[in-house]
Amino acid sequence: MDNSDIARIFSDIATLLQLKGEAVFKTRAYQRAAEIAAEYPGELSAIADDLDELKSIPGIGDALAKKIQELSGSGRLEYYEDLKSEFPAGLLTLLEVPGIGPKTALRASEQLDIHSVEGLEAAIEAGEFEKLPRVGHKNAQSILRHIRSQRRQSDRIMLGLALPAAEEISGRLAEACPDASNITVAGSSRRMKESVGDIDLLCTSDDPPAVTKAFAALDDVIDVLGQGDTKASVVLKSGLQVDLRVTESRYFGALLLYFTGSKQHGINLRARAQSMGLSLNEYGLTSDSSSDSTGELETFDTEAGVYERLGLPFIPPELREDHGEIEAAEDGLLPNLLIGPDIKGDLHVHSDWSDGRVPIKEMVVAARELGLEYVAITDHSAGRGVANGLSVERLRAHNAEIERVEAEVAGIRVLKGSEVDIRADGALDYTDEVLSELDIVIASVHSAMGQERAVMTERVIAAMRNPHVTAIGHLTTRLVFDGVRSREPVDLDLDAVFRAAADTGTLLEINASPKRLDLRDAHVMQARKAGVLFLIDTDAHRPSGLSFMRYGVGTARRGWCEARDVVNTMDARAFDEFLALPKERRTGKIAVRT
Ligand code: DGT
Ligand code: CA
Ligand code: CA
Ligand code: ZN
Repeated sequence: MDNSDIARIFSDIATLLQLKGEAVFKTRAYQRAAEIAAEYPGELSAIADDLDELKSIPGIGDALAKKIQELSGSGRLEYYEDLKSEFPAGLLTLLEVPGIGPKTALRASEQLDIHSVEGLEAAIEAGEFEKLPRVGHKNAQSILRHIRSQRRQSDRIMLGLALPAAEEISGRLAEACPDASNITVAGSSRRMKESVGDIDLLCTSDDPPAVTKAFAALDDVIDVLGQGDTKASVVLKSGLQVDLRVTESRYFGALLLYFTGSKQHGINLRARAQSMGLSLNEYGLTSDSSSDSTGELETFDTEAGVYERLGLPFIPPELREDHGEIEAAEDGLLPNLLIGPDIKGDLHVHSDWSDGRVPIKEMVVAARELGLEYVAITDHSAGRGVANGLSVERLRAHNAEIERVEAEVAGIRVLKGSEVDIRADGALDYTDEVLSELDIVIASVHSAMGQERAVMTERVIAAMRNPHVTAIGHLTTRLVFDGVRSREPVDLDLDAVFRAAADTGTLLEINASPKRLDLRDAHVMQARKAGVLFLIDTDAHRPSGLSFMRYGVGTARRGWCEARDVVNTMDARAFDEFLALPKERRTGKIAVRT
């Protein structure tokens, strides 16, 4: 809970009090408190334990100070929650739309049952919203333009939120509607794109209207944007939009292919069909009327059936991005993509020795539960003060603790590691002698991210030249927008970095944390072509983080990686042998045992 969160809540309270018709002095006090919180130079949560210090801030009296305390302590405020519950759900969201005043927002939710920005958009498009008192056509259209321009900016949700939400809503639909079969996530989530515009679901049923109806009535649904016999579009409480298509099983293959996209892949496939005298649509294939055949629709239960009819092997969803996949398929040159179960170890994991949440042993036990054969504990080095990094003394104690845990926990190898900071000048936080005591060294940039290209490139390559550095962690340091923030990548000469990685035998990490996904898909592709070997790891800071692996695998697949491109597909023994090689010999594709 930082100052801006506190400010937003106070400002929301002011708005709600105003809507309730409370005295002006009361709403003003909250408005003022919001401004004070936003402008306060330190972190309010840091002084929240000290009521007197809070009250010494001009404009903050006893009641407000206690509210700041409550917010900082628990992240929520009883008074605010109670106040919100007096109003329709989603009202505050509507109020954030430029051009909508409190009275209009209230009418929209009460009279038109609108509770989300998407719902508002649909009501404007349908001409319903403009009929509200004091709105009118011109006003409504201007609001619509605002919505659309805001959307372009922070519109997409990261895969790490979208995919679990898609799976959850699929489960809810299955429960609510037992005769919905083959419930499948399609669209960009199925292609494992790092961010997702909306969720697309597909299922089969003998009674499609019953399914769309049950879907629109699910508890998680806050707004229904459209509902027909075979389609429905809804907004979930979380703000995610979900499109559902229901079909008979004989159309399932062609519809899944269509609905998975990408759009350009679909267009390319249609062109190919056309060149074969066929016409491809979301129901199946028909022969062109110009040919002498009947023009009847050919249908397909599976996507593979459609591909086969087009003379192609099945193309995995992650490859369907118009990156030459159809040509490769035609020539028999599709990669034999890495799959989740190929991954045998996780080599970037934190514990409570630095900024992780639980002891080493808990992380190790959790890794074993996931079926991993080996795990490296890589807490931060001392340069990274905020992350409680390890001094040389603590690193050595950390090594001893890892050995102790390894002896104690059967069935998994535990490697001694460190995520060592690459300082601004390219030096590392530990000496070579200290690094040589470790099994795994992940070197990462965490500071001075604004360096210019030549300096940053030389900095990273300097770290690669160190014989003890196993891999570079999250190379570009970019952050995917997670609803709160994002971060641009550092400026690097990627060609030079990838060449240096291949030359020195330094692995590049595909950091699987959904807010990082760094290397990203396009960089994986480029690095792989340069001969780089990868390490996919989760950077987990708590046990649940170990399950991020699938996002890293998806990203590797989007970069056309096979198991032999990724070193942690090796079993524990082969991996030990690999680490025993001098760095410069850790090159070339790895041998995969089948
Ligand atoms: P997103 O939601 O922006 O992350 O991306 P997608 O790929 O999930 O796109 P979405 O939800 O608009 O549509 C789902 C799929 O439906 C898309 O990948 C391909 C297909 N599709 C949608 N609109 C069109 C279209 O105008 N033409 C073609 N060929 N396919 C379309
Ligand atoms: Ca979509
Ligand atoms: Ca969609
Ligand atoms: Zn890091």
